[in-house]
Amino acid sequence: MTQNANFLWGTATSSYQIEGAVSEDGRTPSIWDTFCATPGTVADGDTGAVACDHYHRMPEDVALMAELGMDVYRFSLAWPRVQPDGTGPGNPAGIAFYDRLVDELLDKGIRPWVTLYHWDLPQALEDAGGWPSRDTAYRFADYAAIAYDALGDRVDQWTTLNEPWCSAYLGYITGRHAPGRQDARAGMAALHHLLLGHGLAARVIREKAAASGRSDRLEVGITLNLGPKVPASDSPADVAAARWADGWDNRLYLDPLIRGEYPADIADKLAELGCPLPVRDGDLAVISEPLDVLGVNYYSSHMIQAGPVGQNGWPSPVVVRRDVPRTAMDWEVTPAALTDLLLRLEREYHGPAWYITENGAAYADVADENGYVDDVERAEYLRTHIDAVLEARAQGADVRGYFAWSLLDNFEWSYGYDRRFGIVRVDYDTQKRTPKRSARYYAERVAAEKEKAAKEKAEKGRA
Ligand code: PNW
Repeated sequence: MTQNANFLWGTATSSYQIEGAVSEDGRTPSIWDTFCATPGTVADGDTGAVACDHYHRMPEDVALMAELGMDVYRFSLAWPRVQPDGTGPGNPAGIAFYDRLVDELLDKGIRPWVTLYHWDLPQALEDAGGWPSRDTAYRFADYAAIAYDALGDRVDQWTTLNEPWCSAYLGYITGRHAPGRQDARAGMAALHHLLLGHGLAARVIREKAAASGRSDRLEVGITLNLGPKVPASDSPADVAAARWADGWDNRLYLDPLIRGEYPADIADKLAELGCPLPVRDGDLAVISEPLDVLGVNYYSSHMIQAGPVGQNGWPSPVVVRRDVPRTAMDWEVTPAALTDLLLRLEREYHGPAWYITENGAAYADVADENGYVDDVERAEYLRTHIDAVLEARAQGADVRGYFAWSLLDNFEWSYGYDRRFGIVRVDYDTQKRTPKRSARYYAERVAAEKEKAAKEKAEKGRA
């Protein structure tokens, strides 16, 4: 097998984290605009109102990707730009921005990879009940149709949702993310309706691609944040705690999407706790609409120990701090677990192609007087994780691409601008972009991997 032929290399961003221009060209507020305006939610009272001003600097940012030799760019559409009230017709002025972005990318030879939902729900839909309301799933499918009609003549890679775990759990249960609700019952309803919305949207996109003769190049999928769990010991209690944690974070999403059923251990416990998944007849067939691609966002793994039973009988596994390096998010750096994860996915969920749709790290960057950051740690993080992905591929996992998170330093949700994930530095006073050492490392690594793949291909051609 030609090892790295056709493997795609890219960077990823999301709309609310970089665009700014929150009230231009007809965009309406999203739940993140509202959340940021609520005191005490985001560090330093930061908001995405300006962010990286990407809305006005898009050609410069695309040029940066081209300089880095990227094949593909994963970005998200802001729903309140494309369809301001979350219902009704599309907004031509908002859609025009993504038209220009897609054209700019294609012009530079970079493939556009669109995510429909990276957390910026139109506030109007939250006011109507948000994701806990079943109706939102149908609204999402309508929005997907508008987006595909606008861009489907040039875009073949479509991701429905980014990390429904974050939307449901952080948004509706812990309240750490927008809309900031703390209601477990609502959170479980949100989760089910997010997945239902995914399935409905995937169907719409598939139908539209078929109608326009683009089915064979279509790759439709979803992106999950997956974190492997390792029990702290082989005691039955620790093993059970790790199994619950894996079920809650990973299987609760993978199983319905790929196997068409919620994991019984988790679903039964949720029902017992008074937070049932509001499944209706036929829902799981929609949710398990075949996926071409499953995107994996990988940051870290966790060692898990049994904890005391928590509030109202909820299992509360405890994360054990291991003696390994950590990032500025306090996330453990565990690249080998990424190889294991991909091999497990191949073994247990064989079917879709896997892409690493996000991987990266925040570090306490220090810029010199020119804005340059010598981020040795981030370059090393990328190196070890790319190695881990290619190792899984060599061992048979069908992983076809890797996206570094993120192209730019950006608005890191409830941490505001205080955490930097970019391989390119952003000076938020001047909006100057300066590639860091990690960007140089990534560009050189990608060039080397492509050269290797081309050589293997040529040799195979001769043989
Ligand atoms: C992902 N957690 O978010 C998102 O897709 C990005 O928008 C974000 O910038 C990136 O990872 C870095 O945080 C996550 O609490 C947010 O486990 C929180 C968690 C995981 C992922």
